[in-house]
Amino acid sequence: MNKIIDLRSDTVTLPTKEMREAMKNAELGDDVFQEDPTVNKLEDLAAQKLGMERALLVTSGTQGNVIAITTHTNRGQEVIVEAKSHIYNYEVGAMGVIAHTLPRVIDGEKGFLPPEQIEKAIRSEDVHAPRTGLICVEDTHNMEGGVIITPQQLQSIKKVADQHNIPVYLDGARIFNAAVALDTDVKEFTQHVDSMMVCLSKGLSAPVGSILAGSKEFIHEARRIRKMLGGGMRQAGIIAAPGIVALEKMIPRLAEDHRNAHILAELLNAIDGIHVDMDDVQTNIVMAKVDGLPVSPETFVERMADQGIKFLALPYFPTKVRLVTHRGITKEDVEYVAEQIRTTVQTL
Ligand code: TLP
Repeated sequence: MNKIIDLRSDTVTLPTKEMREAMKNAELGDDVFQEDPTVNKLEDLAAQKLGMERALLVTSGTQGNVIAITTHTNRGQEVIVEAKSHIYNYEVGAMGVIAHTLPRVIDGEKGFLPPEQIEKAIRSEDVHAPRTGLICVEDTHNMEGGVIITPQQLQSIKKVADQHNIPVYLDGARIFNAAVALDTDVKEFTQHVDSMMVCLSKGLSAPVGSILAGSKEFIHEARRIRKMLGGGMRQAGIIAAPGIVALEKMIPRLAEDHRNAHILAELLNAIDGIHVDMDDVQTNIVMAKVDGLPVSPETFVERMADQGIKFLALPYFPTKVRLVTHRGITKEDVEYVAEQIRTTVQTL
């Protein structure tokens, strides 16, 4: 049996030994009473690292996003989102079903929402029209292949938002990847948004959980919405403990995932029928165009899975496959994967 190499997502990362120890030894209390010392410690640490007033532990990135939208908006308001964003495509319509908002979809430029486009999409006061309640940005942008929306770009979005008094929310599931890739403090990004979410359970390797962060008032309201959605988790210190390890220890190592993604992308690019735009390989995601192969992306993915190499065909991007590097993937693994792909492609 071949060894399994799982490049489907960085969500497959398992907790480190230190995380498991931290879980075992975590001091616990009832977090709905805000009495779990480990959750409180994680939330303080996250707020301080992200340069936000307060933070809140939530069950997942998806839960964080819908809590944020619900907190920021009123029923029937419009939310400006990018066409390939996770919030719009991959969250089961929660912004409509739960937050009762309408998406106002803009085609981004590699994930970036141009401020002129935002300006045009913002509603003017009209008795017929919904009001614009929120602008969402995603950084790194998952479906554009982990590309970085730079602090300068975020600043340009915030400028327009401020002129119209509309809050900016950052789906920063992988914002630490962006910060590490640009070798800059994450606050360079977060200073340009009103609220944000970051996942602990992706490249940072914690088993569960995301952090929502923003002003004191925002988090106060968000806590109520979290409770409403069943996210009041009682002795949640058991989850927060590995989250603390994630924030304290795991951020710098994301650079290794970025290096491996780059190596993998270069090797794939050298294979006939596969194309990777190297400009887009900025963090830990490789989007490979496979329409030069004589089989569909799904068949290609199946063939490779038969050999223990797992990655994803993407429902909305019929010519591409996605490969994600993470703590479970070494340089030798990506070299092996590329070699296996090269030899398999010759047999198609
Ligand atoms: N993304 C997952 C899948 O849902 C596609 C992945 O494997 O990449 N925002 C962004 C930008 C995300 O990439 C994800 C997860 C989420 C939010 C949701 O986080 P979770 O999975 O914790 O709900």
